[in-house]
Amino acid sequence: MDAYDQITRNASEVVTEDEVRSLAEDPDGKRAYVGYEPSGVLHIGHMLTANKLIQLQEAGFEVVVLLADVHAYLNGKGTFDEIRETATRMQEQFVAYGLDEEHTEFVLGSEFQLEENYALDLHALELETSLSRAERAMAEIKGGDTVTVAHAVYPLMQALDVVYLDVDLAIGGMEQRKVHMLARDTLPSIGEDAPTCLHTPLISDLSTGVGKMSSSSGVSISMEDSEEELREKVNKAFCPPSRDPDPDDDGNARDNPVLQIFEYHVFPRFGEVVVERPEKYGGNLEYDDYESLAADLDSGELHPADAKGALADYLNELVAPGREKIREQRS
Ligand code: NAL
Repeated sequence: MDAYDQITRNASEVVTEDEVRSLAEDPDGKRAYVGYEPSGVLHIGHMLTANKLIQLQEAGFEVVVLLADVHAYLNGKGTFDEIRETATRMQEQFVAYGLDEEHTEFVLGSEFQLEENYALDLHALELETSLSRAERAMAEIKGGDTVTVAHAVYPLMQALDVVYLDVDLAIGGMEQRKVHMLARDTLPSIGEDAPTCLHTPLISDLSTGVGKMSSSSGVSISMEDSEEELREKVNKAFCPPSRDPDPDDDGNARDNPVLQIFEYHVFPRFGEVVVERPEKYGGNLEYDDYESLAADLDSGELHPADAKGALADYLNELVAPGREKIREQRS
């Protein structure tokens, strides 16, 4: 795989392709970042962007993880002290998950976001941005029911962070895309470059395949799930014997979350998958890539129940080190 393919593997979108191609010409030492609102325990969404960070480290990138304490505060996630405390725990969980500590810089937002220059740059962006644009950018990020002034400031700070952290590539889930587009449009007004962005896919709701999986509603998978809980969640998951449950629906309203987790979590981290089956049911199945596994589910060669069993095994292996870390943190 060449560097461009490695960087963009499993991405839903890159902005722009040309900009990423030029990064791929010499990825060594380039800086990529992701920011997370500290929430205490990593869930499968954090783990998905972390997979991308691990791939980027393998391609030679340095990674910056912003523990966005001020952002979480602005988004109504608790008192500042509570949020600070959870940030440290999250950092340890990311390392347990497999981020290469030597090539990861963890930064607390409040380390630089409360300085005078930052505040003045932020006010300059406030002058350039309509309230409605800021509100639209937050539609898929906002916590709580009310839109507050804090929600309008939030995306502008996210834009400014690209400049202050001096990064070459901004990574985020697809729910971050409108914030990134706002950053691309407004940063040039204060004399800064538009950031290059890469967006990772969202996983569909585990039990219905409709809409995105969310830790605030519906079933989500997290690092504190026990092996039994993982098995139960995966066994109940929506997994029709087909990769496209709704072939007539152009919007792809229903997706197969079990396949998505194989594609975005298992293959990127394990490289290959073995589905164990008793001899009398045909014996083990081995896959070197996601496509061949999805094709076997489509053809009926791979039964959804066997796919789920294997998925639970691999997920358990992925979360085990973090689960152990959380146990230590609580003792
Ligand atoms: C991500 C978040 C907050 C601030 C950031 C600053 C720079 C880069 C990424 C950032 C958190 C993100 C979320 N908006 O929804 O978790």
